[in-house]
Amino acid sequence: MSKTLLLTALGLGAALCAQAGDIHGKVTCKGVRDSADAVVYVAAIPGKTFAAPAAHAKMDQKNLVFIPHVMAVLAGTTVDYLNSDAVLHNVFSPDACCDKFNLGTWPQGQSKSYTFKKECAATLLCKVHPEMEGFVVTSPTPYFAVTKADGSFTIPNVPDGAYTVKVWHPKCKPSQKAVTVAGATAAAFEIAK
Ligand SMILES: [Cu+2]
Repeated sequence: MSKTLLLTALGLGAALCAQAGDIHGKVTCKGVRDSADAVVYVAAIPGKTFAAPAAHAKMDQKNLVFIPHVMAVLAGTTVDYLNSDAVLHNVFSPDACCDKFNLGTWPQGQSKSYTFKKECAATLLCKVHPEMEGFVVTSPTPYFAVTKADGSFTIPNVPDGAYTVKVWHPKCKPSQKAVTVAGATAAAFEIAK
């Protein structure tokens, strides 16, 4: 690479870095034990589409629990559901945004898959074990995060711009707000049951 090319590349790199930042902050879900497992994501951006990831996401069923309890994925992502228990498990969803899919039942060590095509907060249930519940939130953009136990989140590398940012939580009502990203940007959300 010539010196000029290298400098151009470095310059471009610096310019690109300067035009994005993270969205970080806290979700407070009033009236619930903690604000873990809220999903914060940038809503669909007009005129922008994102390629579906080739890699599958994985959700385990172990000791009669969906692990993780809440997962966020980009639209087009295939999620593999592994059964790690010595009993049969099933996965189905009552939600229309994921075609009310039902994957049947399967034994330990095997997995079945479903591809989440569009924005959706899907409840996952198991017909064999009514106490089992998990969630997959499908974001239309690759800019999303799941909150930690203290409600904090960081969505990395969001290009500078004006967005609608949405928040979803298993027990609180969903909400959204306008957020203008210019480098590292703070955003806080207060939601309630
Ligand atoms: Cu089950």
